[in-house]
Amino acid sequence: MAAALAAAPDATVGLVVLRVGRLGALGAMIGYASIDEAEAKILTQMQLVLRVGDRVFRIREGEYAAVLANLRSRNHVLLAANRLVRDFQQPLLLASGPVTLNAVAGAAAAPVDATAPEPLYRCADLACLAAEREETRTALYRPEEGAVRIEHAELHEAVAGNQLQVHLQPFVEVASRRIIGAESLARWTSARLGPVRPDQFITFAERTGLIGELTRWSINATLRLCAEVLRSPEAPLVSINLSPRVLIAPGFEQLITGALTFWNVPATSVLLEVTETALMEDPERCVAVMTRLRDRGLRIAIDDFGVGQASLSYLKRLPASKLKIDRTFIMDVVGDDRGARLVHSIIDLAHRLGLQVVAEGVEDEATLLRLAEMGCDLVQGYHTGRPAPAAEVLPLLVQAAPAPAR
Ligand code: G
Ligand code: G
Ligand code: MN
Repeated sequence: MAAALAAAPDATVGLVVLRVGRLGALGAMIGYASIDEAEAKILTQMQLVLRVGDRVFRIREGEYAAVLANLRSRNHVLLAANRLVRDFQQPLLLASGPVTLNAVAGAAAAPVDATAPEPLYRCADLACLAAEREETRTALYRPEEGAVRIEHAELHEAVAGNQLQVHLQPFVEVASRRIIGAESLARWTSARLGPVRPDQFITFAERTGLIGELTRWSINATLRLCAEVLRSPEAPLVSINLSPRVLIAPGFEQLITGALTFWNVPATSVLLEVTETALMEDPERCVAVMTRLRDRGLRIAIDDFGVGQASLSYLKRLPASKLKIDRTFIMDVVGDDRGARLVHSIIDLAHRLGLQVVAEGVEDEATLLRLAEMGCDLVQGYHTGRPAPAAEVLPLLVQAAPAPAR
């Protein structure tokens, strides 16, 4: 890479960092030699997908890079990243048979994003994290992301010192328009940086390992605030987001059950939101943990449904009770006929599997009415209530709980 950068200091040089999941599991399933074989195949395939002159490298197991010399524009590096990720939709053909892996890719380009190898790698690496949240599973480095330099110590201290806030966003039952619960969303205003966007500090926490502490904080802070409301006989639900790795981390089950006991909250009042990405990491383990949690009475929701890459076969096995359709699909419900049909089909599919459906990101009445026609059970969005400090939303939950449908 250094050579490519030095050879043409003014030309646009792209860097794609590609992360491939599930390679480790492959070893356990079909033998460790298969990892080497898969890596060799991945590098060959990457080379085939790219142009002559582009170079591919192995960084470490499961992480690869492509250096694209002489790009016509910075956007072309994102196109290359898209092609690389799309290639993983086809199974990789190993000697023992085909295996399906999944990949995300982050892209950055010199000289706009950085001019030296290290900082350019850092940009592509940051983009890779952002990519996990994108529909395409790819992302181009966004300078705003790098600009906020969260420091490990300050987020650690904020979490340890209970300086984050719990905001709640109501869930509304479509048929009755009653609030039946709320999602807990963390907010952080740092003394040094001001308000930090949640996706930024959550991503930072995920990447630095602070996510374990942050989740413990989130569970305890949410249950502490909501305990009283959640103990009422016809209690509303409160949902807590779990980052992919958290659910399958050792000790998570003790953490959640311990917190329920400590705050004296019935397990049935708590919904855990898990994204499809979690399922991709270690599906067997994920299903096992979720099943034990469900058996203890906790409810599970599949969050951001539709933008991940989870195969529909997992949907069949998951002990979830709710499916949250990602807001990117809900935006299309009015005005895009095919988009609306897709949402309608997801609702039917979920119902056939015995799941309740939550539509995320409902921003207007027209969308809510369309969703009602489609049989959607619950909505969440700016139209029915923005995320707000817990103290503002809790009174709505108290009122909501015992009231009969109007
Ligand atoms: O809160 P929005 O308002 O911007 O949240 C952005 C993202 O951050 C969402 O994907 C949400 O799931 C996630 N998020 C918010 N709070 C928490 C939390 O306490 N834990 C985890 N893991 N994710 C959270
Ligand atoms: O990934 P998750 O579903 O947990 O993220 C919830 C995110 O959605 C939060 O960032 C929250 O602020 C945001 N959100 C909630 N309602 C709406 C809405 O109606 N429109 C938009 N654009 N975002 C919303
Ligand atoms: Mn969520």
